[in-house]
Amino acid sequence: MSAVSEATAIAHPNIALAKYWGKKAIPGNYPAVPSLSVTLDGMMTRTLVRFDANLQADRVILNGAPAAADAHARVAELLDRVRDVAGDRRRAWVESANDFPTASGLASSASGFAALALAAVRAIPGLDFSVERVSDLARRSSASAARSLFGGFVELEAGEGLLGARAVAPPEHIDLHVLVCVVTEEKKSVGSTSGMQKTALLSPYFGSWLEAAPAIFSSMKTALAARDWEALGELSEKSALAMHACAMAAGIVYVRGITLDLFAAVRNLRHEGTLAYFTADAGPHVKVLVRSHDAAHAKEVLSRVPGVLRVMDTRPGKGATIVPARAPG
Ligand code: 2P0
Repeated sequence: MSAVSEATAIAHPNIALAKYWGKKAIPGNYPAVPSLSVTLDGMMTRTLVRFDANLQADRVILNGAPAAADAHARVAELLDRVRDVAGDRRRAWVESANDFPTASGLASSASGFAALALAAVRAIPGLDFSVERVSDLARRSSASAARSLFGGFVELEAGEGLLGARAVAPPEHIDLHVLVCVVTEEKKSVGSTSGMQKTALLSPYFGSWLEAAPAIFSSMKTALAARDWEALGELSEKSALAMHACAMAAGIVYVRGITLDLFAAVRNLRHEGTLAYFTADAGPHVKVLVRSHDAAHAKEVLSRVPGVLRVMDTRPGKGATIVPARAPG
């Protein structure tokens, strides 16, 4: 084994249309419900992993600055899993940057851990991991990251053991734009992991969610396969509203006034004949599903809702890939 070996990977964020919310009560970060997402183009995370026998400890640089202790620990944990499998004790230099603001309303953990897992595995010559296994590795750090290994429409089941995500349809399968409506630059107040734990513990509706989510997921897969745009949109709203209602009943409130104003604006667009549907994740931002010919009009209407900072027009994108290292300087 040479003293130094490296790889650089890029990955894109994804948005769940059928939401993952809740974990199985077993170790290993297993989702309690299946989810269906779309990987987005435009934004990306680029991550370099360089294993170096001369390093005494892992060094992690996120967006140009040394990582905070908790982020450093999550990165080191993933690297340890790879080192254990490879029988490689070298420490690593990790440099990761997003080309979108971290508080853009898009989970940077999805693209971040997808890029990290792929770069870490490919940085060790001869380590033979299939993409499913890389996805499983990413899932253990952040379940949504398992989905960003793949492009287009992606499912993550509620399994156990080796559990990676799977592509179910390519990016061009259905005409879709996702308009990301950013409403604040602040970081979210309750992280997803602790939000899920509190929901499982405190929400009187958690049992109902565990029953409802697989049915929404499976109807959504059918709608997607049939390219039934309206059913896909309606089920996306249903999944988001059920997830938020369940979390809210545990005191976990991600929505704000502006979030609800945007929900109303989307329904108003529909009322006026523009097919548009909303979804929202563990934060106050709103993502709006529209078709190509409605994207410009919907973006203009949503940008005018008071409190909206900006609207990013994104399309289904590709999965994570290895890229050449950047030229020095
Ligand atoms: C999702 N979210 O399906 C759901 C919907 C947020 C709302 O997956 O605890 O950061 O690290 O496995 O992947 C965000 O959760 O959670 C998420 P962990 P993750 O996209």
